[in-house]
Amino acid sequence: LALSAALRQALDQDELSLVYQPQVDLVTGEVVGVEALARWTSPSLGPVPPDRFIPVAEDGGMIAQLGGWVLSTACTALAQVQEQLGRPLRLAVNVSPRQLRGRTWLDEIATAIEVAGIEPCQLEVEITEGLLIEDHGDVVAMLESLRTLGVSIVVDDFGRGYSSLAYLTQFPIDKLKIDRSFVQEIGTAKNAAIVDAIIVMAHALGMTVVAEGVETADQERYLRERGCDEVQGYLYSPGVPAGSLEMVTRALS
Ligand code: G
Ligand code: G
Ligand code: MN
Ligand code: NA
Repeated sequence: LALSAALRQALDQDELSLVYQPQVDLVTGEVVGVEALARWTSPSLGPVPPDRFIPVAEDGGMIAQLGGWVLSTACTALAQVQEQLGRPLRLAVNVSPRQLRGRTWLDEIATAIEVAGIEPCQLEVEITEGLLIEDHGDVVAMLESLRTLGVSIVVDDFGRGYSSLAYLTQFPIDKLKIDRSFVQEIGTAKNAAIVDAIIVMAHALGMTVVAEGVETADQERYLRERGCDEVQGYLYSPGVPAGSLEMVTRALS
């Protein structure tokens, strides 16, 4: 079965699932949010990573369906977990450029939030730098609408893709997520300098900073000293199913 046919079938037969990776506040040590990450185990192909099936969904016209499913599933799961915890959490979802350009996307976000009964300010949309480089006008308008709705905008994998910094002041961005390639080489002077610069710049622009791919206590210590706001990575937890999130969150906090 070709990947795209298998994915089409997977979407119809509920073969996809989500895991949720905790995000920890570096000052309080508390879990303050989770990132939803899509997973797919195909009966015929075995586990297929999102890096492979997301592009297939985009090319095959399935990204709207997939993205809609991710949104509604994750918002519903968040509502349940915070009821178990007795306190609110934020939810970050990854959105691909083509998904954002779909006409119904803003409506779907609003609906998912409303149906789940969560607050718009709890939702973060992770976009990639690439989106900010392409067709400027439409993207600004769409992100402004998201903002008006109360949803936050995060630039994922920051620093990896493009060197233009101009877009940082042209788009309504709330948070930068430092790409894990920089975090994992904090031990080297040059990468540490890049991490420092991103943190300083983000704060000067009124944005918060989250570092991804944090795996060691040394990396955590460095990021805390430099004033990074939040961290995410295997040091704390990998992505876990919704049913494990309450336990994992309590164990970390
Ligand atoms: O979870 P993992 O590290 O395997 O994810 C690999 C990549 O797939 C990451 O860049 C992540 O942003 C992306 N990804 C994971 N889940 C989703 C999703 O639901 N939608 C989109 N567009 N990308 C996702
Ligand atoms: O691109 P995005 O940031 O959405 O990707 C998140 C991906 O990073 C997920 O696929 C997740 O499995 C992976 N990931 C999460 N924590 C770590 C970590 O500490 N180290 C590494 N190498 N990957 C991680
Ligand atoms: Mn992400
Ligand atoms: Na990332």
